[in-house]
Amino acid sequence: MFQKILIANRGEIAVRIIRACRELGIRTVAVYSEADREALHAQLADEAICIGPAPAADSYLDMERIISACIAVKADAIHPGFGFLSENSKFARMCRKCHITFIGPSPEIIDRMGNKSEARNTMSKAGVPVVPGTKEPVKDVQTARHFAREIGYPVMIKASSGGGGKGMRIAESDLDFAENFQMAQMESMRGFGDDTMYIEKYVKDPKHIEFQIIADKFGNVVQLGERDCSIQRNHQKVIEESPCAILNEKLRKEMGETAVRAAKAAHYENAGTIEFLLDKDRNYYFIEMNTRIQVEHPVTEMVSGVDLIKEQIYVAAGMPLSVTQEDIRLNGHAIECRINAENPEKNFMPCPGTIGQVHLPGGFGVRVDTAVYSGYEIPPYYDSMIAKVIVHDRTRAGAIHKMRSTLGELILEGITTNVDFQYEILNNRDFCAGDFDTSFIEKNMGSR
Ligand code: MV4
Repeated sequence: MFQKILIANRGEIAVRIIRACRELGIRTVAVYSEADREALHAQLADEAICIGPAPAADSYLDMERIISACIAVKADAIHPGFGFLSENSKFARMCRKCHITFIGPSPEIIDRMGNKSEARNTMSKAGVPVVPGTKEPVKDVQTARHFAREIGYPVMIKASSGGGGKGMRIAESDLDFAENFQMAQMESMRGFGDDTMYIEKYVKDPKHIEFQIIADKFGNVVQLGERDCSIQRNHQKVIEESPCAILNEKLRKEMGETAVRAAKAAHYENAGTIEFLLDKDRNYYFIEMNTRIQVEHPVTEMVSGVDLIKEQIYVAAGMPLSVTQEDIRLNGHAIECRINAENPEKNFMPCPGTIGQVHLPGGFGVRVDTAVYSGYEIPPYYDSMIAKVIVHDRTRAGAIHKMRSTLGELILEGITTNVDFQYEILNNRDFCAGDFDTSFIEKNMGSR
């Protein structure tokens, strides 16, 4: 087992990883930017190293500085968390070259899944349903439009290197195809330095359902059920839950087995997520695989009882998974609300600032993942998510009810947050009925 792990991240996920390491008896090293001198992760770790100025490009994204820090403190492994360098194959390669274990999949797998067009093909060959679309990446408009006609409008134009909605456009017909293709391609070139695109049939107002998987070096793959992440705004998730309210056992089992097949086809190792779109007729289609631990992993932990961060560390150290598929009993219902320092009244503008009094809720089936404390100054350089409130109950109705009480107990003085916005969703009839898709916020909270 590792003696010492460096955490190449900040905020609540860094704290979450430090806690898992402490339980396992592994020493922890935090890295922090000049803006994070007072950050909780830097205080909770056994050691902390300043890696540079506030902008992420000069600190949390600076591969050389992080590797140097890791070598200096003689850490065995790096946990990248999510965001930052977590899906950067170059960084994973650099770790390998320096004999540091990257806690995640191999750089080859990160690359294979990072190319969304290639990932589609890998999955399709393994018998995983994908959205009807192009098998080869396309670069020129004429060829692309030819494929679009074949697929049938409306179509979705996507960047091979994209993901999370960047470099993505809908084309309704031949008439607006060229314009949208060029826009998407330009965005992709600017954003990822890659102009290869692919075309898919447009799935209208789908649910976003993702399956959590975890795999070890011995070919064991376990799936831990799904999360419904449809409640999102501009591709930023707002509420996630597990299980999905509208899946029946038969479909859940089929999708879960498909997710395992997908992970095996990719020769996957460590924690990963298989993303599906679920259409109105309950057809499901693979869209992407995320090769990292995700923000919303706690809802899966709450229903499965599996500590995903610990499993990531075990399998990265070459140990087998501590659970088999037969051991997994998904129990009850979990919901997570992301608490952001932002103003929903002002187009969700980030509102960093100094937090006054803090009271974090607690109680049976309540979990708060955060790095805030009374007097903490939220730096303006990073994202605005400052806490995740997660509740667990036997039923979905019980979990929604518990979340309302729990948010009522949360006190974060001195800053503006999206808590009232969260209440509005939790009180919405369609949300409570499970009757929602990825356009829920657009359709129901349009007044903002
Ligand atoms: C789609 C789609 C409809 N049809 N693909 C958005 C982000 C990226 N991961 C994939 N996305 C979508 N791909 C086809 N062929 C609709 C979306 C989509 C979406 C997906 C998941 C969660 C939220 C979303 C919000 C808008 C659009």
